[in-house]
Amino acid sequence: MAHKAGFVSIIGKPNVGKSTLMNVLVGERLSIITPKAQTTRHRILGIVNEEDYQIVFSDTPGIIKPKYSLQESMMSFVNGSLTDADVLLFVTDINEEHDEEDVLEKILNRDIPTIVLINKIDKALQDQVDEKIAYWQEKLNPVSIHAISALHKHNVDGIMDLVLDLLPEHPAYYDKEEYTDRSERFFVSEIIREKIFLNYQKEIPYSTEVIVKSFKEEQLKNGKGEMIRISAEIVVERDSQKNILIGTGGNMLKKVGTEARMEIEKFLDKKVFLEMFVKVIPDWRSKKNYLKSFGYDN
Ligand code: GDP
Ligand code: K
Ligand code: MG
Repeated sequence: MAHKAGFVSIIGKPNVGKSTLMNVLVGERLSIITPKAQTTRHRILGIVNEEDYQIVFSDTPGIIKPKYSLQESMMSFVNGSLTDADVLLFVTDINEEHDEEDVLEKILNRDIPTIVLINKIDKALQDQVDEKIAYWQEKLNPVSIHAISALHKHNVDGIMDLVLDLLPEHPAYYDKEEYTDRSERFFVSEIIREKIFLNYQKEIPYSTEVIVKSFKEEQLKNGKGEMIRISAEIVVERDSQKNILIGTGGNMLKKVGTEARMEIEKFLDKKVFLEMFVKVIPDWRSKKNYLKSFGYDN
């Protein structure tokens, strides 16, 4: 049988469940998930490999009107994923009002087969579901529309077959052993960022970047296998944010560190020693040189 391969972009407004869906489809916890908008800042690939196909999913930042350079870079990751896409998975939240003109603007004039996924139906009534299906049918005339719950893995099984039908015959783009294009270091910094998004309010999460400075394997002293020693820098924009981040007597940073370490240990399946430092770089989100060095360079 001929081999199929292609790129599938998961796109939509912030917080509709794109990252949750990507992790379900790939079967790995690659993308971080929080109740806050703009958690995902990059295009993150999740690759599904079988003998006769390779599906390369792209999780992307939610589509917004950018207000500063970091957000401009985030939107250019979205645009990049649209340029490559063989198929679009357009995710929308059933409980949100239809303010998705900026998403439609991006996809309507491209000739990419689109599947609409109406997510979070666990929090909706059947009438609401029917109404939304009719709405998106009329608005987009997509290849198909599915009402799903990514969180509860409800109605997601069929998505893979649908996508596969739409993919071209093509050799694999990536090594069949790979399940992402990102390094372990990247996922470690994302996990720390997730815990920061979950533990702080207001502007702190948005003003924070995490950089893994060192990542070293070491033998455990008692000869019981190996551990990873990780040193990470947390960058914020102001001294006041640094104080909040650290907390009284360091209690908040300690909590974040413990939660992050446990999650990193699960992800790497190794013991981890994690140390973190907080550094202030005024206005880093608007400074091209810092954005570039933090990996937002397009
Ligand atoms: P993204 O910003 O589009 O990537 O959305 P996330 O995947 O980060 O999810 C945003 C929030 O919606 C998180 O709190 C998720 O747990 C939640 N969520 C995702 N899918 C569902 C779902 O099917 N049902 C419900 N009730 N919540 C969901
Ligand atoms: K989110
Ligand atoms: Mg996301």
